[in-house]
Amino acid sequence: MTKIRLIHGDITLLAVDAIVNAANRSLLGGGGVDGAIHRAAGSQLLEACKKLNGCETGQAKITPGFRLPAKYVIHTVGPVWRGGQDRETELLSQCYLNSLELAKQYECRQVAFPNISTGVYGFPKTKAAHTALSAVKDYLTAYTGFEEISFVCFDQENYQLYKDLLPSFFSQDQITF
Ligand code: AR6
Repeated sequence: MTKIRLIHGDITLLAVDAIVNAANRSLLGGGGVDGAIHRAAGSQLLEACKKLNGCETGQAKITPGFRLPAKYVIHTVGPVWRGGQDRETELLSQCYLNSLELAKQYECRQVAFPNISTGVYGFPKTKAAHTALSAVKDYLTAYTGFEEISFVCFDQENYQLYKDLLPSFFSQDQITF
């Protein structure tokens, strides 16, 4: 059974197989978690990203982690929230599913997600948390090869939301707080 871990903190510090980056379509860096990941990984990450030719919203691409403790970075592009009539929820769900698919292809056993789209991109946090948890839960019913999936919440509001919501998606013995 895949373990689900909730972490309050900085995703760049995690020594897991893959951390997920909430990037933009250029994949050439930015602010928020993207900026933190590029700073911690070093300039080789930008050089590797330049060769990827960007990424569509909802899709994912992978690079090494370079100076990060994580082996890989999976770069996914969340949707910008435009009021909910622009397939935002479906696209956010695709970010989680496509990231996990790539992690599986690269034989990652541990994957850590930030709260994609809930910063600069303005996706409502409660809706984003439901979407993230439901996508990951769906993926795990079909694929049992992951050891642990972490949800890394940087801000207190997301952390509290996930703490409250996790037990309605996963069993108590599956979750580590
Ligand atoms: N570790 C984990 N989570 C973090 C960290 C960190 N070090 N720093 C911030 N967060 P955002 P988005 C959380 O804005 O909304 C960038 O400029 C933060 O609290 O990073 O998908 C990209 O280049 C929030 O909950 O990403 C894009 O242009 C979450 O990460 C754009 O922002 C996502 O916030 C993407 O916007």
